[in-house]
Amino acid sequence: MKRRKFIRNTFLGAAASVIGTEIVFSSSMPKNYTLIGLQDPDPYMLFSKHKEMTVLNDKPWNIEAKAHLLDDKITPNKCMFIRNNGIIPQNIDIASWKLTIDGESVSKPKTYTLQDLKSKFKNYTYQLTLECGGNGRSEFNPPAKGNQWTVGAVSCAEWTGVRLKDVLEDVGIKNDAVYIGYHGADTHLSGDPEKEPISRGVPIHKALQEETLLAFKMNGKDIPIAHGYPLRLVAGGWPASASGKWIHGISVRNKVHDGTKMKAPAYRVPCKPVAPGEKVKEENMCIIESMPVKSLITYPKSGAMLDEGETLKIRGHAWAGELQVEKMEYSIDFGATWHNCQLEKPINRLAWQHFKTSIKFPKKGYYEIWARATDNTGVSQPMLLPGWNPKGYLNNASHRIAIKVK
Ligand SMILES: Nc1nc2c(c(=O)[nH]1)N[C@H]1C(S)=C(S)[C@@H](COP(=O)(O)O)O[C@H]1N2
Ligand SMILES: [Mo]
Repeated sequence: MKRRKFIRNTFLGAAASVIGTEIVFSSSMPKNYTLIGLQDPDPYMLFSKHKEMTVLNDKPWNIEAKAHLLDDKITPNKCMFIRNNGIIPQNIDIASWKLTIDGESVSKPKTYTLQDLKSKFKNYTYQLTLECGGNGRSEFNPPAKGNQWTVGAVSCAEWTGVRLKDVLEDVGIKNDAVYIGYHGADTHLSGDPEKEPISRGVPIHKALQEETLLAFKMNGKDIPIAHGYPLRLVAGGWPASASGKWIHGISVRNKVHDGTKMKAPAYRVPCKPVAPGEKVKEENMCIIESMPVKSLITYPKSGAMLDEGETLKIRGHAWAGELQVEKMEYSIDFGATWHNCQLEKPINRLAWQHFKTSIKFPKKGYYEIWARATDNTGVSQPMLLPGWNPKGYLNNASHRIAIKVK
């Protein structure tokens, strides 16, 4: 066989094995042609995402929404951000999927099939806010490494599943339980099967909360693959890193869980405020628990134009981790004066709350609308930036949009 032909055949063999089947008319393929099936997959098609979502990284996939894409009361899959630390599991077989509960603080490990979970325990449905701890990272200075999330790494979908507390009760947990850690089926970017890309968790009191679910449905359907199909831990109001996707294990620990990304500086902030750029010792970094009060104007889109004399209706959502939002205000004069918005109560604990109001502008020109939420302990969002921290977490600054009156 001639060398050129040999190379072509080797190429075709390799291509066929990547694609997973024979390339039938390969003899008619133009020379040096790149098969569509070998090109980078289109994430919008792959994950059914809205065309205006922003891809921040493709290895692993990290995709965020824009404020106006989050206008729905319940976030649909197409506008939900994706935050992956590793590679999404392939070839999931739900018939053989199992969840094992183990750890130092269980009397005896116990394993459930998905069918066991669905039929043995009562099902609950809650709307739960999930915000990545790094949402808003892009605004910190000095900058922090990591995905440069702007405002779109937050969602509030409707999750259906069984309560983790009911399952833990069925297993039987010991008095010395202090934490749970999850184990997902995603694989480490290095390909090393021994390494977990992430294995975080929550203190036992959060694990035993009414709203902490082992969910198998999102918005009434099977959970989309990117969001944790077929089983996901959902611990609303906490950094979404605590809500493990593709769950096949939960360890009940007699100490703070020590899985991947539990150690400083991951998902931790300085226990006491520090100056921007300051180095912080590991022992002075504390684990992020409940997320801070925050809000988002989802209508109109920043840059909207309106005619002089026109009233502008704005709307959006506000949330406050474990707490409730008590007051929602806006300003059109760079924070000099604030006015109340109408604010709804949450549909259930840990769901975001909707606000709206009508605004009249005094004359033609450029304006900014700033939004500020206050939680039920009286704490408000900072106007520009909260305290700097080495990893760029917890930016809950006021959301701001631009408006022109012509
Ligand atoms: N197994 C697993 N669970 C995971 C992650 C992951 O990479 N693997 N990422 C976490 C992080 S950091 C976030 S912010 C949320 C993102 O959830 P979403 O992609 O469904 O929006 O999932 C969390 N759960
Ligand atoms: Mo995250």
